[in-house]
Amino acid sequence: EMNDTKVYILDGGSLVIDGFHVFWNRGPAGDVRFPCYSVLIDHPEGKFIFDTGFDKEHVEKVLPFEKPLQTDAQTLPGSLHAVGLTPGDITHVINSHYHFDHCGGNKHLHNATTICHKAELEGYHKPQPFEHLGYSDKSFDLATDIYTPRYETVEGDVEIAKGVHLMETPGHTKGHYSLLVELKGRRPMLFTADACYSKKNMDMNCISSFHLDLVASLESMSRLTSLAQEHEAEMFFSHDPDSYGSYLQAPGYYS
Ligand code: 5PN
Ligand code: ZN
Ligand code: ZN
Repeated sequence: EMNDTKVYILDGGSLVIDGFHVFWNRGPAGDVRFPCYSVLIDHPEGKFIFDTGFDKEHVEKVLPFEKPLQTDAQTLPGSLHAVGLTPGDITHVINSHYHFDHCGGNKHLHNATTICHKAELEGYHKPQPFEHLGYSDKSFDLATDIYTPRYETVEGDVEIAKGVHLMETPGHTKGHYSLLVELKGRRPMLFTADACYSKKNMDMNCISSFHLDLVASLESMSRLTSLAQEHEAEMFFSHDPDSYGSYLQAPGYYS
């Protein structure tokens, strides 16, 4: 039951993008280094990972201008090792969306069932031309083959395990999901994923620039605010240099 659920934040290193990409049409310009991380949900029904970070070699090859920093301990196998797990222990991987900085570690999870939104799989296979960079993770193509026998697409808001809810927040991409996790000993955790990079984006009501649908993106930010109020949940942003230091890091956990 959900009483035993533990949530770990697995640090995955950092990337650099321009300030005008962080705050669409606002900026200011200049390098902004931001964190990437994965969420491990150790649950009685399985070991779930929500997002798997970037693959450093891939970014160095395809997006070197994002100046990836990732130590061995910040790779997915490295961060799992720090909580006493190996990649084969993971039963399910859920990707909020298939941008390279959220699925780069999928290839390590050879024993997992992959779950994503039906529309996201379509968006990934048929991106708009301006989405090309975000969907650049060729290593994920390999992973698709590996996972094909146990690959599930879902639609709508869905409770994938007791107290673990995927919430539709489209706009950043075609089939984007945010994650709400209920815990026994604290208020629920609402992981925005890239529907909102940072608290500042939320406070300024300003999206980032890598979005498929600007208006849908704003509606999804508004939905996140409503969900947080409705569930008295705490929001955890996907790429927030200011808030990230206050998030409890693995091997510590939320429960
Ligand atoms: C970190 C980052 N860099 C580039 C892109 C992109 O082209 O779409 C999404 C994205 C990113 O999250
Ligand atoms: Zn993204
Ligand atoms: Zn991202």
